[in-house]
Amino acid sequence: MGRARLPGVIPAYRRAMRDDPRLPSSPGFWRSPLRGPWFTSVLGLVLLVGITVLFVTGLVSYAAYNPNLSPVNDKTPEKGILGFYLFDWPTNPHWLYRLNQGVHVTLGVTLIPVLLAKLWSVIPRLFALPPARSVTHALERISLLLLVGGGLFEFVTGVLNIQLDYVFPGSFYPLHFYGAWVFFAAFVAHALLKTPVVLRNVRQLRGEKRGEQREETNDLVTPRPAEPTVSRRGALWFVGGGSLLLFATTVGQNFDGPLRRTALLAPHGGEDPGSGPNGFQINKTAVYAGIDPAETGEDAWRLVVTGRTGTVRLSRARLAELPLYSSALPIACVEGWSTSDQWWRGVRLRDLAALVGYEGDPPDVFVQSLQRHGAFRSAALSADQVADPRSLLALYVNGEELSPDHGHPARVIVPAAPGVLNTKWVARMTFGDL
Ligand SMILES: Nc1nc2c(c(=O)[nH]1)N[C@H]1C(S)=C(S)[C@@H](COP(=O)(O)O)O[C@H]1N2
Ligand SMILES: [Mo]
Repeated sequence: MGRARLPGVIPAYRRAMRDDPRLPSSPGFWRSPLRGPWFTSVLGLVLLVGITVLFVTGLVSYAAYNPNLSPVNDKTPEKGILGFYLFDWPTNPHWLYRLNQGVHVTLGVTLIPVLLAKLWSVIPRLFALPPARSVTHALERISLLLLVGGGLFEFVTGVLNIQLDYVFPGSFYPLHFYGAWVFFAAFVAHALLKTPVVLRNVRQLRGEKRGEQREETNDLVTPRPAEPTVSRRGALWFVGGGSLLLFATTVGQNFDGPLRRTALLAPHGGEDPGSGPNGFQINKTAVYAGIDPAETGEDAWRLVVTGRTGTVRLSRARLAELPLYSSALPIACVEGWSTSDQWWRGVRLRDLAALVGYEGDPPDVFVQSLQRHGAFRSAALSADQVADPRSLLALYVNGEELSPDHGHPARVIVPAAPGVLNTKWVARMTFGDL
């Protein structure tokens, strides 16, 4: 006697959801013959390498802000154990931040098509039913939510920040920092789970090269393939071409002159910074920062330096009588644009420290601008940065007076540091008070 099967309503409903090709929950809804383990695996391998580099350069970039030095450098609250790796940012080699951030931003932009193609390749799984087959499967799907959500969040906040108008609600630094940890944790879990599968799938490619045709099987392969419009290889070339195009229209922002003009997609690429000694990229102009020319004139402006022995006030003419030194240093912004080395000339930061009682043992310094509003109007520098003989309070650049837009009457310039620590229109320096 056969056992009677109860015609369950839920299984029948599920079957309909799975079998009706008009619904995305049905495998037959997804008809591209490109989808399959091989395509997903190749993209996954590229992201495995690329995103690891993005994560490392991102953490390094964050450390470069000296976030432990002062809350003005970074207001990320409760970094807690996530800040375990923070280290004292060195001043050598002087192009360190320029290289790191150039790689971080250029690579991030270049990987956008790969990320999108990867998400496209696995999209049927987003709708697959049942939502969870087992506890392990449920956990895997939750980790995928963090992976996909975290990945999109990091790319979107990153891209918004390198455009001039950061419109995302909330401050970029804490969001991008915390987001990176959530995303990378899910990424590592995913990579550990998938790497064996990926390697097996990619080995298929070699088999195919030798002419062995092997059937691809997994849930991504459509049961109702549409006519192919492009081969899998062709599709990869298409993704790679998109990446190449983004790379070619972004990378120029790391260089001066005609190369910078090739950076069509970068806000600090296309626009012409003008010519002459001050003709290099400007981030925020004096007008934008609200600097009143009446405050920067010879009669009005005084640099206020405070330290162990009290406060001294120096006019620009007095500053220019102190021993002046030159150093060739770039400006390298977190947004991924940078200049080549410019010749700055001014007073060494350690000589200013010596004026207020720190002869030979310069401490850290808190630098404030004339600017009254805006996140980057002050910055803290470490004792190492102050001690470096190339760190200057610059009065001149490339043999000429600093222009108002580059920080006249005086600006800080420090080797290997992110641009945001190179405060313009300096009004006040407080040594040893952090
Ligand atoms: N006072 C003040 N200084 C500042 C900023 C600012 O907004 N205000 N921006 C910083 C940032 S983010 C960068 S990248 C550099 C850019 O310097 P530049 O405009 O001379 O190229 O200046 C830094 N100094
Ligand atoms: Mo910047």
